[in-house]
Order: sequence, then C-alpha cells, then structure tokens
Amino acid sequence: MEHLPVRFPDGFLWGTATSSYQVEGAATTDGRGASIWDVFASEAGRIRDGSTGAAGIDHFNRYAEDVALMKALGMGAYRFSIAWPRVSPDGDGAPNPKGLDFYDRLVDALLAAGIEPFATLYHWDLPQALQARGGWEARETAHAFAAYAGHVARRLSDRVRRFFTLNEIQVFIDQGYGWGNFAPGLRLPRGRLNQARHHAVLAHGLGVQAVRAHGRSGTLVGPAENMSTALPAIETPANIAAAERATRDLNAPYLGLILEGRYADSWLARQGGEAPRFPAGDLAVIASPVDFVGLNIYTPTRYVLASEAAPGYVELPLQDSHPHMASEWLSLGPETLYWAPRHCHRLWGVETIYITENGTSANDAPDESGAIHDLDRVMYLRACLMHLQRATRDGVPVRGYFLWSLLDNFEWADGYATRFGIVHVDHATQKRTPKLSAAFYREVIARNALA
Ligand code: IFM
Repeated sequence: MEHLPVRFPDGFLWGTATSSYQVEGAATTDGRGASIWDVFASEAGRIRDGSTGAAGIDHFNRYAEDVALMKALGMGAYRFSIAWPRVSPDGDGAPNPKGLDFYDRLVDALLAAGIEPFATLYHWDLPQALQARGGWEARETAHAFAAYAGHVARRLSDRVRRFFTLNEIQVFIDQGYGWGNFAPGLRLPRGRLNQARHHAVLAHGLGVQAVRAHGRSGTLVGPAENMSTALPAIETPANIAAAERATRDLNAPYLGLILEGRYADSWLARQGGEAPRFPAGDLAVIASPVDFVGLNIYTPTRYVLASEAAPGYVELPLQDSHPHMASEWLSLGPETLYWAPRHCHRLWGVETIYITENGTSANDAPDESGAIHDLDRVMYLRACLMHLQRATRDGVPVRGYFLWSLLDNFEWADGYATRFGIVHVDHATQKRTPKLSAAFYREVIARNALA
C-alpha cells in the first residue's frame, strides 16, 4: 500500500510556546517587581512540591541557548509572554526600560535565528501592586493593562508583528478568583467573580486598542483563549449543530463576548441578578476587531447529542474509564483539534486562527543513557496533529500551531514535577536535553507533514 504523508498547507507556521513566570526566573533582576504568583507560590501549601517560579528554568539568562535549541528543531515561530512586573514594577507609571531590555535581546536573538516572535502581553503574572489595589476586581486594572500594552507595543512593534492580549482569561479568573487554587488564591462569590471577569475581558479590548494606537502600522493583535469545546459524540449534521450551540453557550462570557460584543441572553439569565455591571460603552471596546484568534487546546469540554428540548443538546458525562494523560484534568480527546477551530470559524466567522497551545504532561524520566523516550507525548501529539490536519483539509483557516511547551517548566500549582516540555530540563542543573518528542516534532516541521 502506498504511504501517503498527512500534509499541512504550504506556509503553515510551526512553533512552541512558553510564558514568563513559568520559565524566566530572575525574579528581582533589573528592577522587576513582584507578581501575584511570587506572593502566592511563597505561601505554604499553595504549590504541590513547595516550589516557586523564582528560578523558573533560568530562561532569562539562558535565552540564547534556548533560541539555539528552537533553531536546531527547525521552528518558524516562538510564542513567549512579557512579564508585566518587569515592565511596570508597580503596575502603572513610567515603564522600566531595563525590564524591556530583556525582551529586546530575546526578540533580536529570535530574528537572527529566523524565528518569528509572537508576544503575549499577559500570562497571569499580575503586578502584586495592582492586586493590592483590587486586582482584576478593580476596573483600573484594565486601564493599567492598556497603558502597559502601549509601552510594550511602542518598544517592540518594530520587530514583533503579532501580539496576543491576555492568555486564557477563563483559567486565571475562574481558578485565581473563583476556585482559589491559582494566584491570587481568592474564592469570590458569583457577582464579584463576574465583575472581575468583565474587567479582564475589558482589558483585552483596551489592550487591542492600545497596541493599534502605539504599535507600528501593520501590527496585528488578538486574544489567546482556551476555548471550551463541545464535540459531537457521533458526527451527524444534527449532532454537529448541537455541538456548535453548546460551544457558543460554553464560551459566552469569553470568546463569545469578545467576538459578538454582547453577553448572551441565556448566560445573563443564568446569573440570577449577579451579572456584571458596566458602562454602556464597554461592549464596543471589548468587541474591538481582532486580526486573529489564538486557541489553546488540551482537552474536550463536553461530548453532546442533539436534543428536541432546550437548549438543543444534551451533555454526555465522560465514563470513569475515559483515558487521561499524566495530569488528571487532561482527558484524551484529540478530535478537539478538529472541532475547536472549526466551531470558532463557523460560529464567529474567524478567518485566521492559531493554535496557541497544545501539548501534554507525561511522566518523563531519563533512562541510564540519559535519553528521554516520551512515547506518551509522541502518541498524544500525533493524534492531535492528525485531527488538526483534517481541519486544514476541510478549509478551516488554521495558520499555525504552537506546541506547549518547548521546555519543562513551572507548571503553576503543580510545581516542577509536572513536565510539559519536548525538551527535558534537569531542575537541579538547568541542563536541557531534547526528548523523543522533540525529534518527532522536528520531523513534522521539516516535512510540513506527519511523515
Ligand atoms: O502551563 C499551562 C499554561 O500556562 C497555560 N495553558 C495550559 C498549560 C498546561 O497546563
């Protein structure tokens, strides 16, 4: 039988992603201020292995080595985030030029290596000084974010063409302000949580406007959200339509709000009088046109079947036997790489989509020779990329893919023991060793295909 490669469209962009607090370290260097994660992680019992991100994986000092690794793997792009407390140690006021210098150096190294920089403006490391003034519960935080975004755009947009605003609003609001397992560790009642979420989504809109106002002409900007995704349990037209409806409901206060410019009536009705309060102009700001949408995709949210009864679908619970990866929350469901971008395109007409994160944790350990054969990750990535390729084949406008993550790093409340990298990091020595999955990904990139 002829072996046909599973090809991606010409020009498809392949990269990896990281975030500032998870990799940089250098927590006080060059005037960096404290972030909510510095404070949260230093509190007893917050992080599973008792660690903090203070040292990260020393990317701040080892960025040149890390860029060389990317180049050796053939990456076309790198998605990193900028630490707000490096640029604005107190959250607002004049920018700290030394804090921005690090991103100058990183961007220059990337460009010299032929790797396109994609910068995320906020990946959860809110300046602690702003948390002291209410954090995302305070409307001023959204305006401080816009001022900071303007500083970054002014400094970097001569070399960085694409910016993402905030990473995964859903996660940092729900887990940081609702469940309390992420910084700042709050468990707010529903009304206050809705207000904090509204301010974060408002920050996205103000950030889009700031990047356009202060960036070079031609600078592009959009959100990076972990879109909750409903999958049709059986791929019939009726179930597919039901999955689209369910996905729209699931994302009502995030991507739905950003891309439709309104809170869905069904979502408002469910808030029982505790919907956010805001001035009339906010919705237009939030819906400022974006140039692309970034989707972080790990796990399916629901499987559904069509139903005659409202809301037009029924959710099917996962069976106890449903497989998951090393992180218990990461249920296997590689079809999400097909359905998430397809729903995003069909529901909201988005014409440029990047998969801004996808990857898995695995219990990786070097063997006696020092090699790391992370077969679980290779299996997971291969399955995900098969479904992503199906999306591109069906005309869904996905333009690039950023694997999470380049390197093992600080996995938030799980600490360093949970490993997401395709490059192993020895956390005692900071030694980097590419895993089998790095070799797998290098082949995918080189062929622009699953071999
Ligand atoms: O490590 C995180 C990242 O910071 C945000 N998205 C999910 C990843 C894996 O949990």
